[in-house]
Amino acid sequence: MKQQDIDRIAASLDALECKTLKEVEEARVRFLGKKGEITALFEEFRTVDRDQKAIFGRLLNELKQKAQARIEELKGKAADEGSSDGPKIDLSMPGDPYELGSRHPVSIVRQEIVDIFRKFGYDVAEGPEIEDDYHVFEALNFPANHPARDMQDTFFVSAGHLNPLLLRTHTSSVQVRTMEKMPVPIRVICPGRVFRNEAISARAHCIFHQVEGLYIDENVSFADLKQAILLFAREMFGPDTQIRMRPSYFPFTEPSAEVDVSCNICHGKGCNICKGTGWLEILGCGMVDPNVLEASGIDSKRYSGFAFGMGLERIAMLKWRVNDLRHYFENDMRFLREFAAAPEV
Ligand code: 2U9
Repeated sequence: MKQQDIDRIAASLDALECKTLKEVEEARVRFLGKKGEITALFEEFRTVDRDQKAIFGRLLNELKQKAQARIEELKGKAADEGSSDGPKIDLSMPGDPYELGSRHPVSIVRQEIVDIFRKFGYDVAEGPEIEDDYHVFEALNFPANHPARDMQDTFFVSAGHLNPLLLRTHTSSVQVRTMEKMPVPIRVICPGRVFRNEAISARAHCIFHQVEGLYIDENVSFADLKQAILLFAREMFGPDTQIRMRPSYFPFTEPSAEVDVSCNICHGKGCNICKGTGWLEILGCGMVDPNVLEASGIDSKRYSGFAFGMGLERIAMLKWRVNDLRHYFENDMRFLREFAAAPEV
């Protein structure tokens, strides 16, 4: 074994150049493979004289380490160059389709109603879904023994004391909170989820959505209420829409009325949607009971107001002729996709 053999291999390692990983592998085989140049020197090492073994052993090990390090270095370089010599993916291929969601029909209807009342100058207010008895019933003139205050009709969160917590059965509690906080005049609409202890069927659900409105000022009359509802109905259901009012009863309004709009499917002739009457019930309303104004600290001798409330699922059912309320809560994609382009009928 000669020192020159070792120096020559070391020099070739320094001079080595590889462009591809394949060339690096060929170089590895050339130096370190079974029949490689360095492996051959290790074979030859057996025949080295005893007194030379220590020095050649060290030189050979150093050479092997140098070769391994050089191969690793070249491998890294070749991999980098490989990635920069053009993209390995075809950027002209079409991408994976990205499925866009669509708005829920109840959200579409809520937005339409909110937009209409915003145009009329109403602010939007929201409040807690878990409320207390005071804001849902007491402040709204519900008598102590009213059935809505019963476990049968309302979901209680805590019971057994004077002002139990419960899931609000209407969004009127938000208007009560608005009256407590805001100075008169008040013009507000309150969209939100409400909860009632009802058996679930095609026509009833234990959760649904409402939009309620409240307007309080000096000299607010039933004529103002009627005009506000007429303008709303025409914005919502079309400019030819007629309304009619039927007397009703709510603890929080006096007088109270139920409002029907002319059926925009048969235009009053009578069809199966309006059950032959030519009219569709869409909301309830009335003049705010003076007791309700006083409970929230508003002088009922100076101020008066009107309020109204409507169920959004019902309006969406009329708009898209959906015949089962449960569709709105089941999140069946076949139903929800129908609203991707929000088709109107
Ligand atoms: C205050 C004073 C009065 C809100 C009103 C109705 C009439 C009404 C129903 C429609 C269908 C509820 O979703 S529904 O079941 N609502 O008929 N709501 S007047 O009256 C108020 C609210 C707040 C302080």
